[in-house]
Amino acid sequence: MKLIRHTFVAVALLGAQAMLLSAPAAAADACKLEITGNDQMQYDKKELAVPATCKEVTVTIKHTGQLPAAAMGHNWVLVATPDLMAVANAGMGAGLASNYVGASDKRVIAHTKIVGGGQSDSVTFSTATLKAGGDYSYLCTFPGHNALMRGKFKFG
Ligand SMILES: [Cu+2]
Repeated sequence: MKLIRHTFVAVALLGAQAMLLSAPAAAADACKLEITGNDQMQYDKKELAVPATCKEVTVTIKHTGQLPAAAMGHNWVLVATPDLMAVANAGMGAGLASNYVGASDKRVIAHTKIVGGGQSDSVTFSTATLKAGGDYSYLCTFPGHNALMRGKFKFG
């Protein structure tokens, strides 16, 4: 009887350990997002969401079209929603070589490079400055694109 009880406890402990080991792996996947841009000046998603448990988030943008970056480049830029237009305007002045992102623009929380058809780029950023439930948006800062290419970023 004693032996059986010990075996049961051991199995229960193994189960708990397996749960502890598998939980962070699942959470890490939820912190990696993908979005595409195309030759029609569109993202494939109007909203991206990550749980507030993500300490870091990775966003990958893939350009599924064929046009070059100079004609139909896309990036992914994360901002607090009230900063969207100001960041878009500052990006326009920064030019393609700067990925249409102002060099010292503190309103930009994270951004990828500008990619052309067939290219992709990723950015990994800390969520330390984000507030759970805060109002965040992403946009493409290629001149004129943000009217169509924008979406909500939900954290938590
Ligand atoms: Cu774009």
